[in-house]
Amino acid sequence: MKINFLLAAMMLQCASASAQIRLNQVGMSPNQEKTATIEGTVDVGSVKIVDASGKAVGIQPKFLRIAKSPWSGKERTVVDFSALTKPGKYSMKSGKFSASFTIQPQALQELTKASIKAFYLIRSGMAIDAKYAGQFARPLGHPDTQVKVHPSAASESRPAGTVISSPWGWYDAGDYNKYIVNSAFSIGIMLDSYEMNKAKFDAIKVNIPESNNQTTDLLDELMYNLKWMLTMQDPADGGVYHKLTTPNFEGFIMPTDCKQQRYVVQKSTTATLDFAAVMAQAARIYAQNPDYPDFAQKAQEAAKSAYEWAKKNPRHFYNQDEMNKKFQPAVSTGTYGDGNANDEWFWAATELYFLTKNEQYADDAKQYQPRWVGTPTWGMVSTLGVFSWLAHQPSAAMAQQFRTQLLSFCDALLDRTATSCFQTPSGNSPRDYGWGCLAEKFCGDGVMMLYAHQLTKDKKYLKGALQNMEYVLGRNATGYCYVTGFGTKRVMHPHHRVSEADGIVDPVPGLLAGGPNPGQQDLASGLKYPSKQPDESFLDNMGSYASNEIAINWNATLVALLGGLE
Ligand code: 9MR
Ligand code: 9MR
Repeated sequence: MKINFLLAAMMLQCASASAQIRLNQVGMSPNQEKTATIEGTVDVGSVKIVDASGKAVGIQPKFLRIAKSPWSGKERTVVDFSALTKPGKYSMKSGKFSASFTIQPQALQELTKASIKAFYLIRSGMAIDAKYAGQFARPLGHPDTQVKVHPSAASESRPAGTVISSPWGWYDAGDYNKYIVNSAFSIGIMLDSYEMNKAKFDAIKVNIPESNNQTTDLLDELMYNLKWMLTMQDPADGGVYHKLTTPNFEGFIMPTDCKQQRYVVQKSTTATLDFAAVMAQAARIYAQNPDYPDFAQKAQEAAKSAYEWAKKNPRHFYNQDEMNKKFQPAVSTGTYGDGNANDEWFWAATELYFLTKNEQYADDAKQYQPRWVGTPTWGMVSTLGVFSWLAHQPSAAMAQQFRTQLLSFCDALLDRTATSCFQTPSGNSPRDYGWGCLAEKFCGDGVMMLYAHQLTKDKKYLKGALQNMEYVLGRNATGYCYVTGFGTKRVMHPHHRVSEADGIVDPVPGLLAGGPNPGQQDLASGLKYPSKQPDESFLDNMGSYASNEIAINWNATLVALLGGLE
């Protein structure tokens, strides 16, 4: 008894030993701000930094504050060690706790590459080759050349049951379906980042099958999904199917073992407008691209006909429950439902305007001008349109308003850093945590700050963006580095079918987990979260789709943020 008790106590101590000091586990650049958060109130004078050989570096971390979590009441000590600038491997020590970290130039370069490469690793409809994927190679799954038109999507020229081909594209997330709304958001935010950080992305090679052509690897990767998206448009009328899906989620099996019939399901106004927006943007960016010579013309036509379809069908929203009352088979997979298309109108009109310079689109954009500028997410795509106005026509009256709104959004966030537990602008309200928050709040706010930086050249915004990034990389309430394949406390069991079913110990690398989510919508499967606190409500368990799934929109937001850092 006694021994068991002792053992348990020791194990508990070991488990928490590495986790008590929270810092960026991936890498810090020599001249950036460097902070760590230590659980509890500690005497900062006793906190030490040692080099790889265990020798004290002679730089004493500075006390910044004791920060108290507004919800858990936990007290934490925030320290600053920016004075340490010499590249190398180090450990911070506090009492019996220790946390290792690295300082090096281009500290986030490998992470940036991996977050782009992850899209290759989750491609559907082609074999993933060991030459590019190493141990994550897998045979072709989901060819999607025999997809049926679901009764909800039937039209005169394509009655229910018509077989169409709709290959390629990325798997959406932990599941194997392909959703236009989310695909469009993902492409849109990465193209925006590409336009802002062209030189940086142009220099990044990630070893994919297209790496030897003349196109930037990122753009090649996006093209793999864009060419799938083109197949989702009904050529007869321009409408775009909401998704390509099995009726029910597949089990945790490999793509080649999936046997359920796949369908294209109901055309929707939101999917069609999102499609119009990215096709217009892509037509502009890939114009005259020697590797994809026909694409720009096709994409432009596709964007215009999609937009026209939406004009004729402005309230054709995707409502799965209603759909299931009318059509068989019933569909229970992801919905990306949204009953308000004002933001999609604004985004599509904006991109069509910048492609064609036709004032009619500018008028439409004005009609749908968003009243405020918020974090970009799949359900809030107006911000992607805002980014385009700021990038391409910053002197327009509308863009001036966006500028003011965006800066005040970012300033309000930055105001919170000085009292925060983890030295971050985001994450200081319990509402900042929820399904996908690491991307949809932390990284998304970071992207907002990149635009604020570009507009003002004020470095405080860049600093804020990096602070949010570092939250994701370990300076947070759970101590996890939330990108697979990185960090000392790693996510090992994401809700990702390939990662779980492939028999490889490590998950597919470069994927961002959804993150802490007090909604805990996955409890039905018997999961036990370690905590109910908003920022600790995370479970590295493959069953936890509410906190530990991966998804293209999340990785896209991560890529967009990383593209603008350093
Ligand atoms: O795997 C599914 C994931 O991609 C979704 O985000 C999530 C919420 O829609 O649902 C997951 O599937 C679960 C289903 O909803 C309920 N039964 C268990 C499934 C996971 O194994
Ligand atoms: O990202 C979506 C999130 O905003 C929703 O709350 C959640 C539940 O409906 O669904 C998320 O999207 C999932 C999609 O429906 C199916 N593929 C996995 C996505 C990530 O969990």
